[in-house]
This record gives sequence, structure tokens and C-alpha cells, in this order.
Amino acid sequence: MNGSLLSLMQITGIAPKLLQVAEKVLSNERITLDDGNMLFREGTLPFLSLLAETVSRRVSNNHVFFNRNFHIEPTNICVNHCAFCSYRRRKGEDGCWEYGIEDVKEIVSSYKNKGATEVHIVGGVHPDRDVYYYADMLKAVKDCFPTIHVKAFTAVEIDSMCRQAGLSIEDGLQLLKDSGLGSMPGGGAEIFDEQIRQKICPDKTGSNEWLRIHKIAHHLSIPTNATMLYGLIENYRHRIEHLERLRILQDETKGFNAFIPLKFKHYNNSFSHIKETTTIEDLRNYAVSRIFLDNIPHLKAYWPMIGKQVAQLSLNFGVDDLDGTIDDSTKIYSMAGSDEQKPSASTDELIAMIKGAGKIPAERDTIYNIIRIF
Ligand code: V47
Ligand code: SF4
Repeated sequence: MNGSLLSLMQITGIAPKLLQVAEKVLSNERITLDDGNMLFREGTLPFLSLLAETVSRRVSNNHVFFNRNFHIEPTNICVNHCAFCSYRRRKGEDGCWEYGIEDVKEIVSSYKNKGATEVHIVGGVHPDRDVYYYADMLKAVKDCFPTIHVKAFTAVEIDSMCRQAGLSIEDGLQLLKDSGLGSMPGGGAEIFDEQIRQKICPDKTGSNEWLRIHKIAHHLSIPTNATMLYGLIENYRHRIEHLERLRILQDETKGFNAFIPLKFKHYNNSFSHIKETTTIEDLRNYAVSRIFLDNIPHLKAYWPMIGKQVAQLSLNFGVDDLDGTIDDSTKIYSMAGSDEQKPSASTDELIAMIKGAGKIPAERDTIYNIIRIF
């Protein structure tokens, strides 16, 4: 099989150095930083698709996962000043919001008996809400909807809420877990390179700390996701080094469930002058991520950000997860100019997208147990 695939590639004129990388991938051997960099620079789309799909099939066996979820963004008030953010507001500024625990309970109640299995809670880094406040919020969510899985708070929010309470990350995360936290989303990672970080998110939790918080979560048996914000001012080397740091941590803890590349959207923020990446670039980025991150089981295309059509295309570039139904409950990307201004997908629509890409739709829970195959 591998031999015939390699011969096919030879016939199609793939350069020998790329064939060497293909040989590694097909024989399940880890690729290096230089290999990854070369794939980014020189891999053609069909070549990358073939390799990424080979890796994806090893894990997911042609299934593509989705879940039934909704988001709650308790506040967009944020003490940080990320230059790519279209969402944050200062306290009292026009367009800011701040939901109290009662508001959150009301939102959660409205989703009872509608089939949702997960609530995703993230927001701005609020100046005066500490980890005790958020623990009470999680308890209220679970009181209201005991079976819902709560995936909540980026490492950046957790860093701030624990500091405000004078608690260590270990103690803060344990408190959140005891209050109902089931897993953590992957936001706040941006690009780990500190020089780039200085320019795009100068006051945000640093990369070492982001990784440390995820490591602690994994040690407390809290699974997490990881993201990478791309398409700003970083180069391929920065992206591959970001993936490498995730790969190293994952070797150690095995706590990441999914990796989610986040395409920079440029509407209404300080980087609006930067052109957004092309669809071809987005597909290359998915494929190289899948090939390089051989130890993170799932690769997610977050359709509210890239749109449903590109999300469907990505299913032939290593992606095996479309996130969820969302139900028009997130504003992060619509405020940054996403085509999906009111993101919502029925399960039938997600199933049709997946079948249309030649894959098998599988509804999952947050930790990738299969609920139903369609
Ligand atoms: O950390 C903010 C990004 C992230 C923009 O874990 C932007 O399942 C592009 O992490 N253009 C938060 N990206 C969202 C997030 C996430 C989303 C979906 C699923 C999961 C998961 C996690 O959004 C931030 C930042 O990297 N972001 N502004 C923008 N203009
Ligand atoms: Fe705040 Fe998050 Fe926006 Fe940064 S990306 S300014 S941390 S809301």
C-alpha cells in the first residue's frame, strides 16, 4: 500500500525531498520541524491532503465527529488588549455585556430538553470576577442542567481568576472541577513565540504559563483542547514551533483531545489592514497540523469562523471534527467579520456536510465517546 502510494507520488512529479517526508508519514514515523516547515512551504494541496487523510484515518477511521452544544459568553469586558480582538470592551463602554449568575442560569434553562450535551463557556478577562465567583457560576449551571458537560474558561481566564482570589492554579482548577468543570477549551494559545506575542497580545498570559496551566489541568484529569491563531504576522517557522511545543506536552500528559487552528478574522480590530489568509492557505494549515501533530487525536474545523463550505472542504485535509450546532450563541467571530453572522447548524445540516465529503457522521460527547453514528 505504502509502496504504491509512493509510486503514485513519484509519477505525479513530487520532489524527492517531499517524498522522503511522505515516506515517514506513511510508515507512521514522526516528522521533524524542518519537515513540517517544508510541507508548509512546498507541499501541494493534493499531496498534503493524501498525507493528512492517512494520519486522520489512523485515528478516526473515516468518521467525522460533531456535537450538540451551545456557548455562553458571560462577559466581553476584558483587561487585556489583544490587537486582533474585535470583541473586548472596557467596563461601561458601548457594546459591553456582563451576565450575572442568574442570567447564566436562565440561558442554561432555555437549552434543557433540546438535546444539547455540552455548554462552552468563555469570555473576556474580567477585572473583578475571581475563581470563587466562577465556581459559583459552574455550580449554578450544573444545578440547572446536571447532565450537561461544562467545557469552560481558557487558560488566560483561569490565570486571572486564580490570581484575583490568591489561589494557586492547582487549587483554583481543583475548585472549578469540584464545582462542575468537565474540560477546558483551547483558547488563549495564540502563537507561542514571545516576540510575536508581544506584538499581538502583549498583556496576555505568556506561552510558558499557558502550557503550564494545561499541564496542571491534565494532571488533575481535566482534558483540554489547544488552539493556534494564524494568519497574522507569524511565519511558518513560528507555526511549526507552536505545534512542536504542543506535541512535546502531549507526549508527556496525553491530556489534549483536539487541536483547533483559528484563522485570523480582520474586521473591526487593530490588525484590520492585514489581509485574511486564502482558503488554500487554510487547507494547507489544517493538513500540516494533522501531519505534524501525530499525538493529538482530533483536528477540529471551527465552522463559525471559516464558514460551512470551507469547513466541509477541510474534511479532506485531515479534519475529523466540526465542533457543534452552536445555535447562534457565540459572538467572538461574528464581531470579527465572519461570514457566519448568526452561526447555527442543525444536526441534519452537519450530517449532510460530512456525508457530502465522503465521511461517516458521528455524534460525540465532549470527550469523544460516540453517541450515534449516522
Ligand atoms: O483565544 C479572538 C481567538 C479564541 C479573533 O476549544 C480570534 O473547542 C481569529 O479558543 N480572529 C477563543 N481568532 C475561541 C477558542 C475556541 C473556539 C472554538 C472552539 C474551541 C475549543 C476554542 O478566539 C481566542 C483567540 O485566539 N480570536 N479574536 C479574531 N479576530
Ligand atoms: Fe480579552 Fe480574549 Fe479579546 Fe484578548 S482575545 S482582548 S483576552 S477577550
